[in-house]
Amino acid sequence: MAGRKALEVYLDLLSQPCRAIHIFLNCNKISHTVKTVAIRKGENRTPEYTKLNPMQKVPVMVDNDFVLTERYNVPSNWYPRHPERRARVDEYTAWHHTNTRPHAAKVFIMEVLLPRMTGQPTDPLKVERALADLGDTLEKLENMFLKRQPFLCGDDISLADLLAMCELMQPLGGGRDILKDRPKLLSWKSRVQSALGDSFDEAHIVLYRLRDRSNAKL
Ligand SMILES: N[C@@H](CCC(=O)N[C@@H](CS)C(=O)NCC(=O)O)C(=O)O
Repeated sequence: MAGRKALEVYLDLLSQPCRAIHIFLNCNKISHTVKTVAIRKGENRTPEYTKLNPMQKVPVMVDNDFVLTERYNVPSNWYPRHPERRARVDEYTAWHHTNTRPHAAKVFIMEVLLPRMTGQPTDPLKVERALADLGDTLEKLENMFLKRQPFLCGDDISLADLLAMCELMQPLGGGRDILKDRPKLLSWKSRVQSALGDSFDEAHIVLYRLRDRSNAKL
């Protein structure tokens, strides 16, 4: 559209929702500019960034409005127009924010962020408890959401799969592959990866680097 400012996204690729946005934009060939905000350097707390987002969180998207799926006319599988199918994606994303996201993030926080901040490893019992909570979530992903279908909300990839996968990758930053003994989730992961193409690995390069450094330390 002539004269319209390109979409800008403020991202830190070590953040799970940021990777989901990065993959979504690249996979759907939506033209955009990435502005990197390094959380570890406190760039999300500067006065300029706080003006943009008083919550001091990433991601932030700057556009004329925020209805991405409608404005860019992306294939409807991402966020279906059909009310029942869309409700499935809404159902998963609501569940995601109290299950997949906090449980996978907690393992990363305990194994990567806290030891860096305190110089001490986290109490193994606490890690074990976090892994048990995450285990319950993984069971539900397998036995509820993926029970009778190839993707979390139906026969095709949707925002639900993208958000979930970016969270489940996060513990890899500490060298922990939480999917490795779960064949059902692994096959789902390969379906998600082949639907996303190169955009998946591109968004995870920074996390893979962190994984390699963590594995070298183990
Ligand atoms: N409502 C946002 C929250 C995003 C969020 O929690 N971002 C984290 C990184 S994953 C963040 O910016 N943390 C910085 C901080 O809390 O200082 C979403 O779900 O997209």
